Amino acid sequence: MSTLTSRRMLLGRIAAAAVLATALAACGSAPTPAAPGGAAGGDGKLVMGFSQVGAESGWRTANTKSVQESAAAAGVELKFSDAQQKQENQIKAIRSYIQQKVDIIAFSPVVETGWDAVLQEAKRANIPVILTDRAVDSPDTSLYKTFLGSDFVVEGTKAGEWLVAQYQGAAAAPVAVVELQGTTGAAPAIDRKEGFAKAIAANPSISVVASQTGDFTRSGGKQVMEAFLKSQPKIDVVYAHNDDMALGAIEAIEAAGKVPGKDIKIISVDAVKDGMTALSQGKINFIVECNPLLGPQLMDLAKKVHAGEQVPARVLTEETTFDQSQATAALPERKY
Ligand code: GZL
Ligand code: ZN
Repeated sequence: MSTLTSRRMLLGRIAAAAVLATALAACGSAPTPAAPGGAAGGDGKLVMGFSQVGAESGWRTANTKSVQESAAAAGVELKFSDAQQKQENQIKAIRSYIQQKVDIIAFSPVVETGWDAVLQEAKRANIPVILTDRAVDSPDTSLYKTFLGSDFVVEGTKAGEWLVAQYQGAAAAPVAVVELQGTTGAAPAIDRKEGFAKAIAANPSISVVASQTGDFTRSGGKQVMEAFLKSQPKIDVVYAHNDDMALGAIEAIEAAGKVPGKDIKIISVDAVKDGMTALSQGKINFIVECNPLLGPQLMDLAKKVHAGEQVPARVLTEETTFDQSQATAALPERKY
């Protein structure tokens, strides 16, 4: 082959390589610049990926409604997934939001542990995370911008303090409490148990004689209460970590021919409509409120985080307690 031809071929190869290299560099370069307003949504809307625990209780339904309605009202594009109370589904959802390059990720962790890896991935992808409702136990608080939700230890404490007050100065006859715990490993279950136990220690005649998870569901509460009614010689009080399990326990107590609220006192947490109705009927004796309407605060925090503003590491929700007369008064205008 003449030197001229081989030189031409060599030049041609160099040129081709150059074209290829530029092409590769282009597609490997930073993603297409986000639309004005920085949102990946293209139309300037903030895009949020939200991973919800599931649909296990009335509280959860109200919480989902609040998040979805608030996103619409705030002009936030919401990508929403229901994990059916499985952690692996939440991790999958968070990973998919990272792939979709959402602007912000928010989620309610079904359990406290096992989040560090996926939250590290979100951090490496520069996507800020907001915790809502439940907490994670990771020591690395740089993995999320803020935690918006209730203090579940305080909720348990309020429940225990009410019970202690019922037996103030009464004869020291033993008071047998059975406890329907929330989902094993969930922050509200761990913390409501802790707060209640500390509070009732003030009166040693009050003791938890049995404690088991009903997984925050009505059917779970009913099944565990049926077992307790068979296994426990004497039950004076039920402490349920949420209204749905308390309502299941009421079914079991009535099926056993006893009067809920009278033969067996019931303390619950959440104050959703069905729980408040049972309280106003005297089937439940006291409910500690846990506010599910976190949507507006979540959207406000998301916009601040997206704008690079500082937000508090912890945002506590406002909530109260109800006895029978307070429930009757509150029911008519109750939002959830
Ligand atoms: C509490 C929330 C709990 C509710 C339950 O903030 O995580 O989960 O108390 C719900 O009703 O299932
Ligand atoms: Zn905890």
